[in-house]
Amino acid sequence: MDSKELYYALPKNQLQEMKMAFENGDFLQAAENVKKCIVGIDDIPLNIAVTGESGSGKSTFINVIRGLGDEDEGSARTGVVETTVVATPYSHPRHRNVKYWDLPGMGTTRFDPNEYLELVKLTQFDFFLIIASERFRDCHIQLARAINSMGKKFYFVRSKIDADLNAFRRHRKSNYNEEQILREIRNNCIKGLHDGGIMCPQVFLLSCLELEKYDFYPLQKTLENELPSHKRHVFLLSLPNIYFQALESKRDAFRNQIWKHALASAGKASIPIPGFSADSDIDLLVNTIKVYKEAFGLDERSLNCLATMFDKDIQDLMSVIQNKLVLQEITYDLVVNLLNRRELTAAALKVTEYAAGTVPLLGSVAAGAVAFGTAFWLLYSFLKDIADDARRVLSRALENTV
Ligand SMILES: Nc1nc2c(ncn2[C@@H]2O[C@H](COP(=O)(O)OP(=O)(O)OP(=O)(O)O)[C@@H](O)[C@H]2O)c(=O)[nH]1
Ligand SMILES: [Mg+2]
Repeated sequence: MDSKELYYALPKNQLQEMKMAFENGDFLQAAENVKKCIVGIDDIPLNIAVTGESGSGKSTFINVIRGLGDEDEGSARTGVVETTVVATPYSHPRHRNVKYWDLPGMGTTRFDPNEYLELVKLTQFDFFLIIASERFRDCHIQLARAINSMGKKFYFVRSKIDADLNAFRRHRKSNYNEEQILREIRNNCIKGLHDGGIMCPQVFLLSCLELEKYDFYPLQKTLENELPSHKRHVFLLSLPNIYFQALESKRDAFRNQIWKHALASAGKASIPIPGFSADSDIDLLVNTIKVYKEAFGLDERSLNCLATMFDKDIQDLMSVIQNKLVLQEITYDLVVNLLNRRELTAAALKVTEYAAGTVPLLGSVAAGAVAFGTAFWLLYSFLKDIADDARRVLSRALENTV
């Protein structure tokens, strides 16, 4: 590890945040405060309303964005006949507080505007996604206006782009131009919303069959930027691992938090494994590594889902994983073994020295400082390996798909 990597692993803004954590107390107090804020992360609610016409692909989208296939446990029912008739919340499989609400859309036979408005009043939706396939219609304007009038934000998603492009491919054989077609579809939606009195509408073109293509990443970035920071983190962790940018965004989101987990785990510092003695310290590291593994889809359940989704063999996907520890169950003993590795101790000392340059109070409990460095480098290296392996697995899953 050189100074460039250290700087990358623990950049200045994080050191400043860390310094602030030490402002109102000593090492143990700082560790305790940081622990409180990481423990609460799973309690943060994120309610996303998905609405639009019947058959536009709402339920399919809700499944795919949660990393589920249409037939997986917990998936929303999809189909060519009208299937969503009452508002139904679908929790993310790992982040139960992240809920996608499948709302029956306007224009469906059983749509009840009063029920809809009541639900919207009662549920603190963070934002709405209006999903439309095919042509832009008046009901989209009505929906957009209704949402705006309640002071809520909406994003307009034009779905099934793959089907549009296929149709154009057949009809415009000689002068097929994908970019131009996408521009036409996008402009048509923007114009429709604009003519209906919606200022600066945000429109995204998507295909649930090929989420990694078209505008899913711009949609992710827009939501990321517009959500408050505590919700942004949960949103990023809940992204499906089926496009490369999701893996990168997750890695960055986790990396920003490593110092907090390391400090929290070092809070009860004393020695045998450099800096660790109390069981809870190690348990916190065990849990954090488990969370990484699941968030990147390298646990058995997620690998199975990915294999089914891309029609691949799970053993084949697992064969590209380079850090074989990733495939093992993450246990207390495994983490203790890792903490004892000599190369980790050397790296830990460098981290501690580097961090103490900005946060002198870190050194106030010597064993704690070393424990911090050890935990930090363990999490940093594991996260790096897991993110790299997740990228290899996804490459393999996408091989030979069109
Ligand atoms: N080609 C293509 N088909 C899609 C896409 N998204 C959904 N579909 C198909 O469109 C049909 C309707 O999808 P659903 O997700 O059930 O639509 P919905 O909006 O939930 O419909 P209701 O529940 O009736 O309101 C299904 O056959 C899906 O497989 C897509 O991006 N591309
Ligand atoms: Mg549905």
